[in-house]
Amino acid sequence: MTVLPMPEQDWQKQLKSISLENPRELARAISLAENNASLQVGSTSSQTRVIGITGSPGVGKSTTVNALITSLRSQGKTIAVLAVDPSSPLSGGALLGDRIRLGEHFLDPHVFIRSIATRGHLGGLSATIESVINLVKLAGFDFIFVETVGVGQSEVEVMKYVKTVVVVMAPGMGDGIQASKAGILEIGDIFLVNKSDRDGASETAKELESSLHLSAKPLNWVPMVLLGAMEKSLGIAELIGAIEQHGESIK
Ligand SMILES: Nc1nc2c(ncn2[C@@H]2O[C@H](COP(=O)(O)OP(=O)(O)O)[C@@H](O)[C@H]2O)c(=O)[nH]1
Ligand SMILES: [Mg+2]
Repeated sequence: MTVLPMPEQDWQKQLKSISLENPRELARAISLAENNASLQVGSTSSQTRVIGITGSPGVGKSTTVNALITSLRSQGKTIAVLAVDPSSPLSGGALLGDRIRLGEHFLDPHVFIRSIATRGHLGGLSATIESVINLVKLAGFDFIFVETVGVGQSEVEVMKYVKTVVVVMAPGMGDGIQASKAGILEIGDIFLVNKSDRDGASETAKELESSLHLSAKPLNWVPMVLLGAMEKSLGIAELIGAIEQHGESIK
């Protein structure tokens, strides 16, 4: 797609039109930023919490995001979800599944859900994600959840732009190994072993705890391992509590 360069004054006008009440203008700005790397979005000092949700496909990341939204909406918080699929140039597939998972929230005006198209290479994705996060912050959402599709190098790269990284795992999927290969264990602040209604969840949590002890950690935060069944919102209060605690620790 060829995009005509946007005059700086028009872009500034576009930025000014962004607000919580005006999701269309936010969506428009995101499309413009995605298609035109020269459009700069400065970082704003906002109260927005930016949280990454990563882990292998099928572990329950979208289900977790859905549970987080339900709980945080009941507290009156506003939420944006950015679905990132670095393997697909269009991200259509990722969002299609999420439409079902996040179904009930698609109609809520205080929940902004968007998939992030990638420019097909790592550098492009990073530049885009940074701009998009800054645009959503500009709108003033309380929380931004950045959900990745899998665990690979590009996901690790994307997680550099969030403040709190939640790694979701499920029992018996061998994602411990996958995650450690990709370097996800090193960047996780909170580990959620989901599907605790299934066999082997506490074993997975124990294994995880012992492997976490092997890697060096900064002194101000010890990674937390939680158990939960997000399909039933089991453990959601603990997860939100952990996210809040981590937020406090990095202030
Ligand atoms: N048994 C069980 N299944 C779950 C739970 N959470 C999610 N699932 C299921 O796991 C599958 C993948 O979930 P999804 O959220 O799409 O995973 P994602 O690919 O990581 O986003 C779906 O069929 C969910 O219904 C849970 O707590 N327990
Ligand atoms: Mg998903």
